[in-house]
Amino acid sequence: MGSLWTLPLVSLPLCFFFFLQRDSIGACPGETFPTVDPRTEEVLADVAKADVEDINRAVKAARKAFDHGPWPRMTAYERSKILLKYADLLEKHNDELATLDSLDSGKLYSQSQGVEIPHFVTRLFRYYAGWADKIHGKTLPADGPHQVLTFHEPIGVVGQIIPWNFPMVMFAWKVAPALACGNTIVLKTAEQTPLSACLAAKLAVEAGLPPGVLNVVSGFGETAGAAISSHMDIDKVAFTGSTETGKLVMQAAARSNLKPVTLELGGKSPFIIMPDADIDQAVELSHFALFFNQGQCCCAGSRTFVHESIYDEYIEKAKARALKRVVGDPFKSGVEQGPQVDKAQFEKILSYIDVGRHEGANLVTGGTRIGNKGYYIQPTIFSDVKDDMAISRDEIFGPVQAVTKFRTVQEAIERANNTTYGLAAGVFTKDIDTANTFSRALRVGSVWINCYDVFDAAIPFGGYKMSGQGREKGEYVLHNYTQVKAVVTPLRNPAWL
Ligand SMILES: *[C@@H]1O[C@H](CO)[C@@H](O)[C@H](O)[C@H]1NC(C)=O
Ligand SMILES: *[C@@H]1O[C@H](CO)[C@@H](O)[C@H](O)[C@H]1NC(C)=O
Ligand SMILES: CC(=O)N[C@H]1CO[C@H](CO)[C@@H](O)[C@@H]1O
Repeated sequence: MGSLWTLPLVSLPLCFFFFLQRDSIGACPGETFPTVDPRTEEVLADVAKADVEDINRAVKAARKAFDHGPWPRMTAYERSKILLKYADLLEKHNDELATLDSLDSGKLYSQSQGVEIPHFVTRLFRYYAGWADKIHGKTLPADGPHQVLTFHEPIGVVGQIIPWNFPMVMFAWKVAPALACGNTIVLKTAEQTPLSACLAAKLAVEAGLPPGVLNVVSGFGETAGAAISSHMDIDKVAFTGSTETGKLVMQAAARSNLKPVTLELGGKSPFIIMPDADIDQAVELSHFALFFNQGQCCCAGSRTFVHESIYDEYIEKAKARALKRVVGDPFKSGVEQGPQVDKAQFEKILSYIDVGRHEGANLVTGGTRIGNKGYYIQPTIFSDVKDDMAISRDEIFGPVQAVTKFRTVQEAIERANNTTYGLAAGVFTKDIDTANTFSRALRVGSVWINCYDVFDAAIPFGGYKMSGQGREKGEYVLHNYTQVKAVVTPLRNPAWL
């Protein structure tokens, strides 16, 4: 990783991927922006900054590939074979992709290398390669002499805007199903983490994806993201990020061409621990649910509800666990927590910790930065958190756990639901009836009973309420990347009616 890179707009017809000196002139001249190593706060690379004109060019390429190119027209089996080849190449470059994600975002290398790329990227492409030739319509019984068929067709050019917390995983969740359905894509990476998708785009060419099918751009939300959301030639937009930005994407889509929008947004997910739960398992998994990936998960279990009869024991054990958490360089083995992704997030989290103190929550452990270089923050726990405190209502997106106590199941349900979000929940109990009650009453897209953050290509993911709309993964996402056409033909032979 010695030389600094200039990574320009990557568009398959041209697909630039350069390992250039910082001051070299790329094939896509224009403005660049730095991407920073959160361990050192130093610049890793300068990356091309897509402006409105770059988005127009990418859309033109995607439009041409959809309207006239082979991708939506080839047999589904051929598409499937290309996706399988792509998966093989992603697998072959597993460690490079993982390195880029860890460098760019500060996530643990053991996590990106051992879990995310193999299980949530490569596996996802294979899963949707399997779907490609199983996406089909129906034959419907009509009340009359007509044959009625439905076709499940690709939507067209799909705009996708992905976040920085799981760069390659979000790339796969978005790209794999959209391609399996026969769409073409303009995808914008997060400005904090543009690197891995550039390599992934290069591999897509090698896999045989036709020109213009996948166009990857790096840039900022206010310019490139806004241009995608409001583009008249983009037929659908899928966004993962904050609820605030999700509203802007939807407004832009509504004001332009009414393109359908799917959104995967924020959360403030409850993690509920009943008195009959295995307390040590509940401590460990509630710790994992919040602190995993530096607390930078939309489904982080960030409101821990503990039954009053085990509350003191829980706090003691949760504190001991947080104190044991190893924070350090994400490339070192044994480290459990790396730096936050960038300065802005780092400062936002520290200011929420101050807010928590001022609101009167009890700081159990943590609360400050670690060292004076890199965006490292101590694992932090607040207890006695009240529901109306900002640290209980707002998504902090950092290693800050808010613990509160409850008395009854009914109370836990009402308080857990009393939020604008509805992404996920964890429930810890040995009682099947209690588990069933919670899993039906909680207004969230995912409920994990006696486990947390269990993901699979087949399991749908998405939000209730202001956590979003539409689903990713599994069969469900296919509805969000296809549209239905009804085809009616008269039946001429009444003898068969
Ligand atoms: C919901 O939260 C609001 C604000 O914290 C509070 O005023 C209200 O009483 C809560 N409702 C329930 C049912 O807990
Ligand atoms: C997404 O798909 C779901 C079915 O899984 C459907 O109910 C929903 O309306 C779709 N939303 C959009 C915006 O396509
Ligand atoms: C705000 C909210 O969604 N509250 C709901 C939480 O769940 C309970 C039980 O299902 C509902 O009664 C609340 O309306």
